[in-house]
Amino acid sequence: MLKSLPPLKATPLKDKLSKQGISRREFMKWTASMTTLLALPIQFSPLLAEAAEVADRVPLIWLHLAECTGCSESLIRCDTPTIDTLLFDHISLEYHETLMAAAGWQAEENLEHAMETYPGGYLLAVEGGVPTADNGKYLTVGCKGHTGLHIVKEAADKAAAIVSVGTCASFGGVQAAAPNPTGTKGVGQVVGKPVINLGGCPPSEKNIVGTLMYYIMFGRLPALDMYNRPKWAYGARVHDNCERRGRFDAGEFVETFGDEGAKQGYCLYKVGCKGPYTYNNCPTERFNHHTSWPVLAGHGCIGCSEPSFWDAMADFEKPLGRRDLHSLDATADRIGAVALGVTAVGIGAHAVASVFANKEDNS
Ligand code: FSX
Ligand code: SF4
Ligand code: F3S
Repeated sequence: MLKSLPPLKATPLKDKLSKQGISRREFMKWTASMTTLLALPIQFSPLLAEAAEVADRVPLIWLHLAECTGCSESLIRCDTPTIDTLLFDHISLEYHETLMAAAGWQAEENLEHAMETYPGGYLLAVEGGVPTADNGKYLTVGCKGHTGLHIVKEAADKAAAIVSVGTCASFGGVQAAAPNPTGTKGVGQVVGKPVINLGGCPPSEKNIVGTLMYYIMFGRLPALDMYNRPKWAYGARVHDNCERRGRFDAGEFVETFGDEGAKQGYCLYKVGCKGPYTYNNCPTERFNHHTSWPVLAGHGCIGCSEPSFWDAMADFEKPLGRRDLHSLDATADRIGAVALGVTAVGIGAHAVASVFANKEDNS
């Protein structure tokens, strides 16, 4: 259906790719790997290529609310454009405060114009949490002084689909950390419509572009987990695909940052890694052209894709230990992660064994 609509952008995708020196062959390789990432059978690869080409028929409005813009940075920060960034550019971006040239009145007009021109037909991406206390007055945007709460409700009202990009938009993020004086909430809690949540502070560019591509291909949302995150991206624990998992299983832990274990690439659980409680594809997809991710860089996962991670996962450099475990543990059976309990026991056993080992060393 999209094919029959006129493109909203002047340059076709194939011209953009060839201008950047990306061959058709590389593009087809990308569609194959994106198809696999989306957990689709490889036969969907040509459909994905087609969807990428007609993405310029899809108007996208991208709002910035209470956040740090790291999500946009995650998507666009690279020295050479990748197919993901080119695709994002290819989608008809009608409004994006950081990327558009317009400012002031003109910027606001762009937003109003896009909402009027494509009612019910645009994708809405929101970056940042929504302050709701005192009727939202802790965040106002633009010359008219509208609150973020007002803007997001209005834009959501006429959107074909809504994507919360990042943990702030999904669950409130750092702004919603206790005591949350601004009453910040996730978009899904204020708009009264289904919202797809891309947890992560920030999420990877693959998870953002993959979600947009999925919607363009099928015109509907993908299978979601209990927190409305796409299962293809958030269906597995960080811990299950971590390259240090063998060290964890062998009971080889970093005891303090900079020790011999750290140099050897031992498991970071005892210096606070929350990979066992966190669902995301960071170990397999990584960030910045697939170069690295937190654990590879030497720090534990801080659980940034989970609701209330700022409160629930603290202290970031200490294990949760036997503290009341956060909601994921309590509802582990609901999300089918029965193995989580077994692993929690495993962690306890390793930690205890290693405490005894230390005691013996010291005695
Ligand atoms: Fe939040 Fe995105 Fe963290 Fe920042 O904007 S998810 S603070 S990386 O940028 O919203
Ligand atoms: Fe990797 Fe962290 Fe799990 Fe250790 S605890 S294996 S560092 S995810
Ligand atoms: Fe966040 Fe943990 Fe990935 S901190 S970026 S979910 S490794």
